[in-house]
Amino acid sequence: MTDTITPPAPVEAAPAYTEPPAGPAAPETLDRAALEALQLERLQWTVHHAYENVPLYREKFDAAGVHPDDIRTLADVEKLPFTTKEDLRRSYPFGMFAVPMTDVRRIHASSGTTGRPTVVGYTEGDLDRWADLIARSLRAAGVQPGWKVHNAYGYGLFTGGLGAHWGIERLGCVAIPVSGGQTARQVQLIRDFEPDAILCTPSYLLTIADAFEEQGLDPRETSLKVAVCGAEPWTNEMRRELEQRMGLKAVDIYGLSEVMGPGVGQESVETQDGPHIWEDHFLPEIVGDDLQRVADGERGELVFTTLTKQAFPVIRYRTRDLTRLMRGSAYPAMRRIEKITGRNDDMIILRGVNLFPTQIEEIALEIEHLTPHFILELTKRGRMDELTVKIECTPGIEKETSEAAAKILQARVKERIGTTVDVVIVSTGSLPRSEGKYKRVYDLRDQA
Ligand code: DLL
Repeated sequence: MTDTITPPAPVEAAPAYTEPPAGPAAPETLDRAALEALQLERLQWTVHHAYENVPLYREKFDAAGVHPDDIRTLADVEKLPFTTKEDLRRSYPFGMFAVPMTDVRRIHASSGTTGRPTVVGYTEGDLDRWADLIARSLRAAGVQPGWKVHNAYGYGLFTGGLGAHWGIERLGCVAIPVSGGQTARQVQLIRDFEPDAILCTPSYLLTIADAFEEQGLDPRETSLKVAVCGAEPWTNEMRRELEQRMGLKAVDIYGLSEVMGPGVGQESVETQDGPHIWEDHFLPEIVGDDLQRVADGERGELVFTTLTKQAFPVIRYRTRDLTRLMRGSAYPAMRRIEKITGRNDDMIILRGVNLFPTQIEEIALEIEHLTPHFILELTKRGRMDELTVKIECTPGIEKETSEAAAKILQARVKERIGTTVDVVIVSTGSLPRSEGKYKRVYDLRDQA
């Protein structure tokens, strides 16, 4: 009897893409000239790779009259068209992958606040480079091989949990993959496992600190020495609050799914002066409102071109994050960004004045008796937009004291931002607590 087994399909022709140009063993220590030479080589590879393998890039380049061979210097990147979140959404789910699906090893997605999620993919090589960059980031954050690392970024389609996880292991640390949520359990595990470092959003670290106190425990007495916080804007005032309450060093990790995930940039624990961008893998630019590039030091929107991504290269991706590029400090050849305190899309325009939630955070945390627990509600009174800050005070204070604190907040907002907001003190524990990225702004203007 003969089996009728279908023979395996013929092996596909070799893929039309290659590995990105290799880098040196210790890229953080390159000098600027060597770094730029590596960037150019990798940029040229990326631009060819994207043009040859992603129809949308080919169409956009052709429409702009630019060919990959036109990229002869780093400055030539300005000839290339921008990529936007809209482009990515239009290509949902896999239209911008630059390698066959059989070579993709993992998919992540960013939820986004509206519409379809953005789906991103990684080859084995991409995952390997990502783990290296997280390991590098953790090293910069002061995390040492052998440490136990409590990872409270969400595991799943979000890049935070799994992205950080591999880097923790790569550095030679013990990964404790807790994910986000179940805060009482987080407290228990921190007490029992005695981790040296914690990874989570700054707002979630605050929730954890509160949970310790609610159980009558002193959060300064944990084993934690370092917190690697990111995934949402936070201020230096919030950093001080977290450091004092938890007795640790809090450092900023930056990244976004479209460009890779966490680990695009990392602040050094030595300098705590904004994330260094790992420029051997990502080429940053800052553009103004007219989308023209501005000089280093000037503020604008951060734009990235990836230099080594295989499955999902991005060309001049507009992040919507607002910051400026500055000279490196702990890693002199790599530029830093100023701590990101806002995105284009969470800017509130209140009666013609621009306002970011982090500005309220900064002011509130300077005022005695006010806490970082606040939300912003936008409403309409007649035809006018109104903004109400609902904020919690430190527990157990007198009504007059809390009302005085509210008045100070209102006056300082008027003085520094130039607009009048209502401030309402709400009872302790009445506002939602963060379990990951915290939602601060509630737009109720469409509601009657
Ligand atoms: O939040 C990746 C990440 C995970 C970064 C864990 C750091 C730690 P997305 O969900 O795609 O990816 O959101 C990216 O979050 O464009 C910024 O607006 C914001 N963001 C990320 N890190 C920071 C930070 C992850 N350190 C978007 N400071 C970005 C301010 C940040 N905003």
